[in-house]
Amino acid sequence: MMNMIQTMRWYGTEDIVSLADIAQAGCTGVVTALHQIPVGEIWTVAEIQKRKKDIEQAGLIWSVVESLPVHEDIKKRSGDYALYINNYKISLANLASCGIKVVTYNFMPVVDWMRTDLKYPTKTGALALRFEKAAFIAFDLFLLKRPNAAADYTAVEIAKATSHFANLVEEEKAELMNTCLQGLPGSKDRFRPEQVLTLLDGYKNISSTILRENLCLFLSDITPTADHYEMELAIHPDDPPYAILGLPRIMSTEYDAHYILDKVPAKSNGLCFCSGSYGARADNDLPGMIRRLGSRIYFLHLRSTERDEEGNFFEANHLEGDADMYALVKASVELMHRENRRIPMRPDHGHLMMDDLVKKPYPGYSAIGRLKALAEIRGLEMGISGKLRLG
Ligand code: DNO
Repeated sequence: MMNMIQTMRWYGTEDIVSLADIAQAGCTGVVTALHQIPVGEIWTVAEIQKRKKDIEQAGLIWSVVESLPVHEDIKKRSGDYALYINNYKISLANLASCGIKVVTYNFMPVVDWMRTDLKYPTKTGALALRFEKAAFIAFDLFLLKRPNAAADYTAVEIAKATSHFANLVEEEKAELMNTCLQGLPGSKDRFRPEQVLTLLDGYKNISSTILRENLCLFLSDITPTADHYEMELAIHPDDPPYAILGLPRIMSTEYDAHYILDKVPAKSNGLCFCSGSYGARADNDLPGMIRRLGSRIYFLHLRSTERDEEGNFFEANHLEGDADMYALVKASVELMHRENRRIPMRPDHGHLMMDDLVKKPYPGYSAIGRLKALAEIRGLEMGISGKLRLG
């Protein structure tokens, strides 16, 4: 049957969710990265093999790398970018030589995904991840104190952020600061505010046009290697899908995706379709995007967000919220049937719930919440595929 390759993300041996948990949830594949290797350094065959062996011993397959991170010098195309691009190509070749051919990455400057609340109570008491604009603007203006930040916001937004901040007690301020300064996924270190300000300053002359150009140049540099090894590169969209902290973000819409695919037509140049990230914008038609971008989608992250008119959103139950999960799975199933291929999929994030409420998993990556999401999506897929077979 041409079904999705069911996977879950695993953060490595320090993850409180084990490989056995992932296997018991019904996955055949694992999505992971060598988080211990500093961004920009080469992933050696020995390190890759070590991780691969752990995964295979648990009866699973390392299906997707998420992420092979892109060094800031490459995004800015300055400093040692040529060295880091060369290292990137070597890491790709090393991964391919170990049989791992789908590689996710992103091109978000400085910070990866951003939330303002990691424990937002949903109506059942399960906790979700949330992005609240007023809280984020309050962080930017009053905690990070980014120079000239106020120029990026309207008077109404500033007023809302000011009153939001005035209502926070010290503990809540510290919590907001910590949440916004979470390091890159998988790293144990939080950013320090001074460090973020320095990194942000490095982008002061980089417009979205330049960043987009730098992404296309990077892709032109690495796709010959990826094509040679028949690899699939899957760029993750911006999350949230709009500019933050005065930084350009260039992978937020269908236009953005088509732009890089048209500009760099190499077969290896593809997408990670994250319905949660793209779905935080009302103007992204998610099932239509799967249909139109189809053959270049190499990895699926399935998740639903619930938005309000101000641009706040929280991560809803996978079958609820603003994404039409039925339509998304149907479009994916039809795509796989049409192209006779299986696409790896992971249920993206999950609520913190039940026995996990007392544990400390990576935010969004608890066991039970993802188990629930995976079970729901698998059932939906089986129902849809069965219906297709019946005609
Ligand atoms: C969040 C993730 C992202 C993603 C990277 C890919 O949960 O989906 O952090 O892994 O952006 O490079």
